[in-house]
Amino acid sequence: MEVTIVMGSSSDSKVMKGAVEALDACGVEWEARILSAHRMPEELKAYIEGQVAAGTRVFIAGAGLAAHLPGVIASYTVRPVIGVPIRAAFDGLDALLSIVQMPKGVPVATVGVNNSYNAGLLAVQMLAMGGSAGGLVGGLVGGSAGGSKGDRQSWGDTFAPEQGLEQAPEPGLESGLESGPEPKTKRELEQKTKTMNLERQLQKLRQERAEKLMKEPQNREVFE
Ligand code: AIR
Repeated sequence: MEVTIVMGSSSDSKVMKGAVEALDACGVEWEARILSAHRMPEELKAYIEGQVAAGTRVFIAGAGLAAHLPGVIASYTVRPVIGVPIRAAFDGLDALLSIVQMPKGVPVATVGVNNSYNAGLLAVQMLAMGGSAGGLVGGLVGGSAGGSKGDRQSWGDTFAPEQGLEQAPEPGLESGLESGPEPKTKRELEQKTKTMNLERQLQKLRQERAEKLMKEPQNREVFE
């Protein structure tokens, strides 16, 4: 599935229906699961890793209260995560702040409280820019999405580091990067190569940050 939807509780499903509405309207296939970051942390990790390997390109995660689900998912993958704060207490402000205030290095795109429909639309927009949702969002974002000549630049064209883009990815280097349908055309192959190189770059940045953290002082040294 190109989009995977996760929510923290069955009590979130009414709100999360909006995301499904937007995805269905654009013909984007999705899969949904109820998995709580706090109540089932191990099952959540295994599921996300499985979905990445199976080719999910965008995650949508909704939760209320101490809404750590989107952030925890974002810590397991460099694929984009869209967080939906769900109103369960404090008018949803608790969930909104829990989702939006991610630390540097692990972003989560956050939509408005209970606005899962926008999360669905944003996911489709992301897919369209990656060139895989051919023609899906013509009516939604304007222009002819899906890689025809003259459409907007793909995100790879815009943000890729200068070096390394032309280099073909080494198969089997990182699990998850090989996922998704096999490219059929030269353009699809180029797009996939760009995506894989960008993901590799994102993983490298995370790795560097993690390695720096590993060198932080420990025990008594922390307070010195
Ligand atoms: N939640 C579940 N596990 C961790 C969190 N933060 C959230 C759910 C739901 C709220 O807690 O996403 O919005 C209440 O869940 P429940 O199951 O008690 O109804």
